[in-house]
Amino acid sequence: MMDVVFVNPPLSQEERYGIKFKAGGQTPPTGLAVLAAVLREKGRAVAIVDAPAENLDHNGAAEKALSFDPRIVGITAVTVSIFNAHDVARQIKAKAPDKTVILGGPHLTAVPEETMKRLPAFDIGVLGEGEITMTELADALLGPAAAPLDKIPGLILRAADGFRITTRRPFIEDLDRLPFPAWDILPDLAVHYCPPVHTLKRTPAALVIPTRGCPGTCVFCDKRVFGRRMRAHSADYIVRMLLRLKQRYGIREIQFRDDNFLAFRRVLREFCERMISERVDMTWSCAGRVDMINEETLRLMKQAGCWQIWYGVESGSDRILKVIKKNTTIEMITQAVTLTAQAGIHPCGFFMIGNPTETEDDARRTIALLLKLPFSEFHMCHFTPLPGSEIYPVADQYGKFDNDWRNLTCWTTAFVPHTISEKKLVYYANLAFRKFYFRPRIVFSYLRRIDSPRKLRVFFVAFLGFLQYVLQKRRSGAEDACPADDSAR
Ligand code: B12
Repeated sequence: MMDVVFVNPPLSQEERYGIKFKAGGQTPPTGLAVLAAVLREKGRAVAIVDAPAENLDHNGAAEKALSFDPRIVGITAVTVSIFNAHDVARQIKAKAPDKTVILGGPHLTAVPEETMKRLPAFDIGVLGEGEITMTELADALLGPAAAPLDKIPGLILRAADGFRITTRRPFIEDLDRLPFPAWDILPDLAVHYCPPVHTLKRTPAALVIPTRGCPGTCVFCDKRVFGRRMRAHSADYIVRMLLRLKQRYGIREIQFRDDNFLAFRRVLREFCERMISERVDMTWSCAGRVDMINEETLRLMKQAGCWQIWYGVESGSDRILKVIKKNTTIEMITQAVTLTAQAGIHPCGFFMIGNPTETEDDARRTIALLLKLPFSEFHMCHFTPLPGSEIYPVADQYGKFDNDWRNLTCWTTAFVPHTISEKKLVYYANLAFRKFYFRPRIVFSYLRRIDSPRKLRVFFVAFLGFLQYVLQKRRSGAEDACPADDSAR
């Protein structure tokens, strides 16, 4: 019998990307793995069911969770997976009504009351950072005498007259007090998980979150779980975590996928120095803002194994950067991307199309910037008002917003600003992908990275997926909107 079983709900590639797309990756549910590690440290028996990695539908996930005979089932969800999470919860309640089903994660934290109201199979909700709240909740539910839940901060509880939200749970100050994620109870890291191919140099790779919180003010970002104040693990903790991944799971590459690893200069510098002096020999990539990097740090990062940095570029129009409150300029973007390439690190860009007030001229500027700067990879999302973001409650003022949670994948046109048509948005997104990735420089850079039969297979499947994506968009009729393919020059 288990005390708690955590479930990552099913989310097919089609549901995640809003279209049939085979080039996506599969990464472990870090949040659940940390929660499991914390509970285990307190002596609780825990398991994780990772439905996407184990290829389970909601029925299979519920059955597998119940096979552990748990007293509590804890489910995570982002907005796009919330209905799947509820399907799992419903199955569990139907088969075993005595189990307590707890929901946590970004979606609930962003819109707690509406979620609990619409989705009745969740008994209790955990808001924000979950480690301490879940520990106290497990003690209250599983301890010898049922303790009052309304004294535990960070919860949304059902009440006779609706809901009760308890006091706010303070953020965890010292992240190093947390144990490493319980990777050992997930499906084999090296076998079941593989991040998207364009983000890989070596395999197997693993995802690590070294910081929490982001001071940025971007209107499209949901920062409810970790807030604006940044906290970081120490360099020592991060290096030890990497060594564990390397020695125990054979991991050779790390993806730091927190919002802003570059912001903690001291931690970053110490981390790089340790990677060099201890000859850790792992390659890594990270994400960050363009205003947080300089030549000296980039050189050190390169020496320490960093080969790729993903910058949140968003747009090639200074006007749009202001509208979305990015607090960056084209000049800053140009400088960061150029310095990164000069340091021998691949600069990559996250872009967004369909921002509030965006016009065709802005979209063309974005593509022009993408093609002008020495980016090695890029990704273009559709601007999407996610629950928890500043724009979410007022999105209707700026465009046509289809607020169906299932559709908020960031890959489709759930939001179309008043200033540009949907067809043109799809056209420019597609044009960006084609113009960028079909260049010989980019094709050769992929071919150079193929160093094993496994990589060849992964790259080939991804290439087919990419072609399928481009063709789907073409078939959707978007091409008819703008027959002049040269408009982005
Ligand atoms: C790394 C990351 C990814 C990675 C890895 C995701 C993964 N499998 O773990 C990748 C690139 C794959 C990814 C994909 C997506 N992501 Co993402 N991602 C992030 C990022 C940057 C960090 C997430 C993370 O690992 N945090 C560390 C762990 C420890 O935190 P956590 O998972 O939130 O869990 C904590 C709490 O939420 C809570 N908790 C969570 N679940 C549960 C469950 C229970 C029972 C309890 C008690 C508590 C609890 O306790 C945990 C510990 O404190 C966040 C931004 C951010 N700052 O959070 C966006 C973020 C979560 N992603 C987002 C989105 C939209 C997506 C995608 C839908 C995009 C897409 N279409 O591909 C997919 C969804 C994939 C999926 N199945 O979840 C949004 C979600 C917003 C929303 N309202 O839904 C965020 C918040 C980005 C943003 N700022 O807008 N993502």
